Amino acid sequence: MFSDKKAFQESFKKRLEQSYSISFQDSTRAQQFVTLSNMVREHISSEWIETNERYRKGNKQVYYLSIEFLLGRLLGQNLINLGLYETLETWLADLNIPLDELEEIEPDAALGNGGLGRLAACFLDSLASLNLPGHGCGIRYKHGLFEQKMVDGFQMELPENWLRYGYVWEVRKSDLSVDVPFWGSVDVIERKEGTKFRHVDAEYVRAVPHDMPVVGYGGETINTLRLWSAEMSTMTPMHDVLKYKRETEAISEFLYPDDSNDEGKILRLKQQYFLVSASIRSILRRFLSNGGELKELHKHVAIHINDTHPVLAIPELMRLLLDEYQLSWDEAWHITERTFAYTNHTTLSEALERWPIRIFKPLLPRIFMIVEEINERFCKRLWEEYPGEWGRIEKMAIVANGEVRMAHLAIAGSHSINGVAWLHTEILKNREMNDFYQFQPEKFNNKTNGITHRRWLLKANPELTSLLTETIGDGFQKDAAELSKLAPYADDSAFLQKLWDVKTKRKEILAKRIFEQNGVKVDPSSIFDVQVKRLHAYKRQLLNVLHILALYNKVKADSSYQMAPRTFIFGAKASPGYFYAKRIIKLIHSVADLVNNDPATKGLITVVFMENYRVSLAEDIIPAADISEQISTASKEASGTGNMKFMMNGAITMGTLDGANVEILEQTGPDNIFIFGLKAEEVMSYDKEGGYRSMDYYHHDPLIRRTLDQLVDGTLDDKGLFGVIYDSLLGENDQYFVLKDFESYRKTQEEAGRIYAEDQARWRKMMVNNISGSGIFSSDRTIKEYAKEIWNI
Ligand code: NTF
Repeated sequence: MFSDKKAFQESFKKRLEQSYSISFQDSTRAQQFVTLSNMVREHISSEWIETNERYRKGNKQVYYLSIEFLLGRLLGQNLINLGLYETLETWLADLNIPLDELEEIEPDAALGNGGLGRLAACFLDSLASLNLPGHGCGIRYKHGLFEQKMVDGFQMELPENWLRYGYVWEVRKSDLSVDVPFWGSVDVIERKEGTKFRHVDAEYVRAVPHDMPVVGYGGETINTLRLWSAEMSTMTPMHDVLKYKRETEAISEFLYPDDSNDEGKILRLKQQYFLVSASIRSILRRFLSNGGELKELHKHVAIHINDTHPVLAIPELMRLLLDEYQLSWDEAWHITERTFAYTNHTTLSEALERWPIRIFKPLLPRIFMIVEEINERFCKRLWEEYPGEWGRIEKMAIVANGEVRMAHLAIAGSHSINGVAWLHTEILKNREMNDFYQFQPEKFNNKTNGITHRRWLLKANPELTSLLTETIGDGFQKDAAELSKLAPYADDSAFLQKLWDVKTKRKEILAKRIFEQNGVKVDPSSIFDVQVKRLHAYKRQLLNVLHILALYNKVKADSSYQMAPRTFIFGAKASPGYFYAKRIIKLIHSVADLVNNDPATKGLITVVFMENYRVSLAEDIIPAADISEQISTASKEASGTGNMKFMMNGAITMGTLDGANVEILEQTGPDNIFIFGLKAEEVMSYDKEGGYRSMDYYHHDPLIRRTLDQLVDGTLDDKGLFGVIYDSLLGENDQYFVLKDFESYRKTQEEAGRIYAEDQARWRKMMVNNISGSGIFSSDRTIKEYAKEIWNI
């Protein structure tokens, strides 16, 4: 289909006309997009079948269970991975169709909130590209993450609708549906052979799989992402059918728009069980139909639990082995513990899932019995290890104080527990999960996150990709470790100039987009200083915006103050119920209004908030950045992955020693990164002692005082909108150390500006050292570590 230009063009036109009964001349970009994508999907179908055939012959399979997959668009990435992008770009151009316009038609598949979901998507790409048998299991939410619309500086949320025109990449497999039971009760039947359990009076929900191909680089391996959609089951009696339909379909209606808290408890728990019950049963079915022996399951199947959301997979596998396949408890537990591995993605206590028994037990009666039994046996082992230490055992229990603690269940039921960056894993071992680490140290390990360079370099930044290819060859495209070959070019002025030109080109592209979206003219020769990520207090967008306001004050007060012109660019969604985060978004807008409209700072400071931050927008923003803001309160950001994407695109990190920034520093060395602020140890010891006195910083630093006063004195608004932010810093003693780190941040920013303006040779060199040191942050490296050290594939 794609080997001959003429044949392709003929077939493309013909299919277009046949599908839409329209002449080629009259066809729309949307119709062209669908036609091309369908051709690509058909093109990979034989490889997809072959991949599955290969897997049937007995390799160990990995299943990555995740409540989120933040995929973004697939057409361009699939074409790149198939090696077809450039060919089709020219062939389509002949027909007067710009390929990038077709790509723009595709909606982002936004089935995730942020880092956790995007990591899952990068991992799928790496698994397929490394030809590893690893598949995703998730939920086919009808509506992905909400669309953010800014109205007068306030965030409004609109329902996202990626399935509106149908979705070209999925294949619905109704015949593989399974029914998932909720509610009802458990009959305990005593028999000679032993006790039997029967879940009766359950309400069933049908889980219908939709499979998506995951195209590996080189096109040899096509893995599967299986997303389950919730529908009415035929096992349901017809009374009150409307109510039943509504409640059933609600399960896969919306992605929870929250990174850290859970609301709508019952629905969320239903989603979790729905995902794992359908997935585990389909995994077992496939395993058994290929002739697998249940007692050997763990030797042929590895199941990964992405955070605690899918942790009910552990009792669900137990249930199946016990109730349906009549294994003994010990046999079932032996298999289960060896099958599962768990990744923790945060130490924020509000994100630790705990389910009240009063919700859990009636919804999932048999699963609750099994969780209780797991807990009893686990506590018994603890008692043997720590006789008499009631306090410790109660702290470690899985069920206690009327709650089920999901992280404890994950730890007890997995053979491996990992954090997502070196520092994060150390904090888990030494603090958050220290009791468990003491009990079973061998289970704990670190797997520093990564990003797929195929999307974040090859796809997002073709300009840089070509320059790198002509400079160090194309080996890095397959193996990102080869980016290190760039190191010698840090002193090659011809190369440095070309690198600068590429960055400028990308800044111009972004400037154009900013003008179209925001109506703001930004200067591509100014420093593009970027913070894009979810809005959260610990990520400290507030520190960034306060610094901008302070800078503005400085320039206003002293017209001789020298600074390199800067464009501050933000992108961030706040969880709809997170009032404080939404107020910070409004603050960014108010500061932008003040600063962008003041002739005194015109051309020096520009502030832009880009609406509806998402994967496809990130692909335009990241290649254009000069400075990458990674300024979380040390110890709070588990890893970060945006930091890695920026680095790979030649931006310099302005960061705290938090998450993976620590490892970025290791790669770049101290001369190629801007580090400031408190260290994790310091933050944690303040946290223990009840914080520091933020008021002292207000009193002793006139710039801080002046800037904070403007939050409440009418400079920014006259409705008292920002009192809540002022209070969080002074009244509530600044939980995230914004004022404590302020001066260190300000000075480091000043230093960055000075180097950019006065020592551009040095800046360019820093860019090279960042790119050449970024190979280790390819998710290929991460996935190889998971494969070897956790999954044993
Ligand atoms: C996020 N966790 C962390 O906050 C990031 O630091 C990390 O890079 C990503 O996970 C990926 O590991 C979450 O989104 C959650 F849900 F756990 F809070």
